[in-house]
Amino acid sequence: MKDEATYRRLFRTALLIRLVEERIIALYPSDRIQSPVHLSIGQEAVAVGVCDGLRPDDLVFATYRSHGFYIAKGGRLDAMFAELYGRTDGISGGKAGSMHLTAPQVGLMGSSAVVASTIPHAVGAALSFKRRGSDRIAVTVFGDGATEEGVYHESLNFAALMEVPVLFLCEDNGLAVHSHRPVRQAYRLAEHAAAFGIGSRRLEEGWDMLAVREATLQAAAKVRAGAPFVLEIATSRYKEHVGVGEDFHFGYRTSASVDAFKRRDPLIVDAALAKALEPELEREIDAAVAFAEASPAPGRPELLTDII
Ligand SMILES: Cc1ncc(C[n+]2csc(CCOP(=O)(O)OP(=O)(O)O)c2C)c(N)n1
Ligand SMILES: [Mg+2]
Repeated sequence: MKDEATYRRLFRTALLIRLVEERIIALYPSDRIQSPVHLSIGQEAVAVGVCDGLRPDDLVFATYRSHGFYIAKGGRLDAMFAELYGRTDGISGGKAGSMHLTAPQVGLMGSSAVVASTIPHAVGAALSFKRRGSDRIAVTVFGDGATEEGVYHESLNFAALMEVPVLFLCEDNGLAVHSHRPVRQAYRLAEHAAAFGIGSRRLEEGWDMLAVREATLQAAAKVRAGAPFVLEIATSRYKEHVGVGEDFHFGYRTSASVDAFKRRDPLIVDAALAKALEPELEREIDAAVAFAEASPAPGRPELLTDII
């Protein structure tokens, strides 16, 4: 039976993420957002299900497509908008932008524009937990394309050899920019992990927040007991790779290719709950945007601090 309270909690956060990104779309033509943006609309259930299945003191290392993980891990919304605006009250004083969100106080340790670059960081953090006898775990979030980078394979090998408590979390949207997964990969992620002696699971229902949470709870328990694990979650990116538009006119995919996923997306299907929650979430977003708008732009001295 569905746990209603958990569903509503996850739904609320997922809807907040979607409304935040829809606000970004609305604001973008004004040019006040001083950062390229990689939207995760369609993928919210992964971020909220994963973060809810972790302990608050577990660490997450993410990617340039991480507005969702930042919000789901508990990052401040006003500081995020100020960061997108390039203002001094942004998370990194406006220098990092959308692609490098961090919130170390709530365990989002880093995200990066360089594909796969945070994977070894998570492995290192997990090794440190093990050495210090802690039962915390580290999670590295990456896309299907990132698994083609050498460092992913090196990280699996090292994590297996050293038995570090790291969860490899692949958000499989089937795309790397405009390229489909079958033309890029001769391996299947789950079978490939087995070659390192690492357990794995693929979850097809990436729209289902409760299923993602349950899969994460189970995977995290294995990792906490000392074995790395690969959890692959099938999901769907509705918008273009980077930017605020759609990309069906480019011809590499059709809008029909995301329709099956949309028909199951709770944020669309459960329209009544979305409508009920929307006003309060929009007010939260209004306040965050107002904070960003009121925050000063960096002057010359600030521009030259924290650079090296
Ligand atoms: C090392 C590196 N190589 C190439 C790029 C260019 N690039 C940016 S995003 C991307 C696709 C990555 O796809 P995936 O890992 O599946 O993540 P998604 O964008 O689908 O979330 C590429 C090739 C980059 N940023 N860094
Ligand atoms: Mg991808």
